[in-house]
Amino acid sequence: MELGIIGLPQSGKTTLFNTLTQGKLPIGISSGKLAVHTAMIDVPDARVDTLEKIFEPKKTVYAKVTYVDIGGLDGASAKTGLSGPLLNTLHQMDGFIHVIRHFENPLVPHSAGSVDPLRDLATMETEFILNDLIQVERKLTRLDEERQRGGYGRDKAALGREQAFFTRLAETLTRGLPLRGETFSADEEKMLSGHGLLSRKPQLIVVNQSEGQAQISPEEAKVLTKLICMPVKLEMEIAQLGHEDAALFMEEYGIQEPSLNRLVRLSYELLGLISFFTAFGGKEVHAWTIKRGATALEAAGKIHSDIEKGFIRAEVISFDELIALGGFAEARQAGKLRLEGKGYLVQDGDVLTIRFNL
Ligand SMILES: Nc1nc2c(ncn2[C@@H]2O[C@H](COP(=O)(O)OP(=O)(O)OP(=O)(O)O)[C@@H](O)[C@H]2O)c(=O)[nH]1
Ligand SMILES: [Mg+2]
Repeated sequence: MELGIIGLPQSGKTTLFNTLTQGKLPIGISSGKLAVHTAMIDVPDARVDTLEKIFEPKKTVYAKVTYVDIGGLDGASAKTGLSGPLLNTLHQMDGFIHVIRHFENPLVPHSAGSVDPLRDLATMETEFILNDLIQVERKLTRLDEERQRGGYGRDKAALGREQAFFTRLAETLTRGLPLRGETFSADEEKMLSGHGLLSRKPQLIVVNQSEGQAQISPEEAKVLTKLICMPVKLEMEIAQLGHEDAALFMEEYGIQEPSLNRLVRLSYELLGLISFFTAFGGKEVHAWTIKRGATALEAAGKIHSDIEKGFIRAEVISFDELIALGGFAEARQAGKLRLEGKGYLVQDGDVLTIRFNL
């Protein structure tokens, strides 16, 4: 899963990327050109730490999420559309972390002359909406040509449905609304696949502020998506401290948990992902990532395609129950290991043992 870090120039994207990935990319350098950096990190999860303590495995594997620092968006290409390579990169993302500047820093002048986070938010949103509109209109033109040429033997009704659907999207976008708020039927999802419309992708807003600055609420920002306010530069400095120093520092500032951890978790939620676990005493504790709503069979496929093929059943227990009971043997004795079939909907925090034959 890949999350793109986007925002206007000098908003703090690379600082955030460094914070999230323990990276050391140079900051404060704006070439204005497309610059992409990628790093994969572990999703912090206290449950995995607990499982590790109980099972004492040789190996512990956390769930992963990939962050991509995307420099080069400047809010000026709304009329002509984004450049091809930039658009390609953006299309590949599963979602975005949108950094908006709230911090004052006389050494870093804002290109628009003043610091105004809500204006900047609107600028980028408009850019995405207009780019989507350009795409949707191109699609409509193609569909129109297709119809004039007799639909290439395609079912007339299907073509009509597609035209009606993209017309509806165009209307929403023309009203200046992102597609993020819309829900689509399975049929519509199919029509959308391959288009990668930007305003449709889930987005998390990070307000990059100075310490002690008043926070912006989602109501104030008039956004339906998640919003988190954090002093990104301070967070980067904390992240770069050693473990002990960071703890001291956080105590001094009364910080309970680095916003960073919360941010990683939020980005995981944002993508509609959940974790399930496998645990083999002495061997491996593993957090796996699946979409919310995935079945036991799909979960098996995550682990290995052979396990999916040979799936017999899953033994399931929730993390909380397993911990309360103290282990698999105790759980089995108490009759708490449920036997589930292929269609079982895996819940966040389920610990699974999949029985299969090859
Ligand atoms: N005071 C203050 N300065 C910050 C903060 N975050 C970033 N900066 C400064 O702002 C400048 C730009 O930060 P970057 O992280 O490079 O911003 P960017 O969005 O990656 O910039 P481009 O890639 O050039 O678009 C740097 O000089 C940072 O030190 C902050 O929270 N407080
Ligand atoms: Mg940068």
